[in-house]
Amino acid sequence: MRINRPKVNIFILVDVLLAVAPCIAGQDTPALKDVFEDHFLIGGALNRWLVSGRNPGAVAIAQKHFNTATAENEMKWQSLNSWPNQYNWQAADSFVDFCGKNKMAPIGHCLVWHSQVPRWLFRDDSGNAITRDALLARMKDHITTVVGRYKGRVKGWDVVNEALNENGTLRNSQWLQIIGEGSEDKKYDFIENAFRWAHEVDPNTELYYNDYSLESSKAKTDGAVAIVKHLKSKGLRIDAVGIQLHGSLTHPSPEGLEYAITSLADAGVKVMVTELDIRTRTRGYRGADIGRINRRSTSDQNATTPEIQKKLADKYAEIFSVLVKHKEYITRVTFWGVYDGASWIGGSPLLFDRSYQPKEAFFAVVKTAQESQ
Ligand code: 9MR
Repeated sequence: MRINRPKVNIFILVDVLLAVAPCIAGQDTPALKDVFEDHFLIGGALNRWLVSGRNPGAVAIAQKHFNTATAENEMKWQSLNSWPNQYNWQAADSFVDFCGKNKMAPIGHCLVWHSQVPRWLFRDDSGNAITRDALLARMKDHITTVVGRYKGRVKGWDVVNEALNENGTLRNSQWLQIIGEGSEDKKYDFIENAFRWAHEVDPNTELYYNDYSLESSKAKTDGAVAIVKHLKSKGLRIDAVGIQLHGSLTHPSPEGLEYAITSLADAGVKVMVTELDIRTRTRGYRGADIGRINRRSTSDQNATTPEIQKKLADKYAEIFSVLVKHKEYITRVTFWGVYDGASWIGGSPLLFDRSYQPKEAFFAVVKTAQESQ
């Protein structure tokens, strides 16, 4: 006799199981902020869609895993003050409110940077370059207004961002050209005054210098050490240097990262990893200059293959092994984004995939904390 069994399509069944498994895993995964509680704060860069609740999957990751957050774009000069004397606070306020409600220490990013600045900033009414004194006055006004608005609410500020070249000399930005006036004695003046004024406005907020490639260029790290030493020689506050750490499957080397951490710690500041992500496409430009890199130039059609995911997990584990080893110097590790679907680069750069699920790299990172106990 023939029995009519209901037909189960094995392929559909496997698909369903594969889709459900990570959800279950997602619920059981430990929270990064708990895993690294004895090491450092853990955070991510948040964008305006996330903080306004329009990306619930990303909100859930941030709420579960982060105890600190950085505004990805919302506190940049161009975002806050794109027209003279006009400030638009909406998105930055939402970021700070979101952090307050979710017990994440907010980090302000960033006060003085050569990029994302409005055109009018360096020009007078006739379109000519403004004088040193006029630019210093604009900088003071901006810092006073922005740091003043969030006084007592922001844990720390990236006061100066990306002022160095790869060889450790100061970048020939408009800040350096106009305020430095081509004179060796004035070259640190824009940095020095930015730190001085930020501290005057909010004496309790932490102040940071932040840059990329420190982990792979000894000369650039030495340049950051020189900035720290200069500020300290003037009696100014600087709490930490941020190593952005936009890495790849082939860099940084553990030695390069250790050199940066220990050199900065020896200079008397704490160290933070402020913009961590790992591009899977290894060819091409290594830095983080947005003019030279974008989602398309870093896209990688092989990014989600098991081979690449394994390499990604190994690189994250290698980086975190160095970080946990030096936890006495490191106060914070912040990812530059929350999940792969909303990163400034393509490929598979973060710990959560486009479906908001933890990847192999997530578990590899967790393991480094367990192994360091
Ligand atoms: O991730 C940011 C991207 O959305 C912006 O378009 C870009 C320009 O403002 O800045 C990106 O973030 C940068 C950060 O502010 C400073 N370090 C390098 C980061 C990646 O370019």
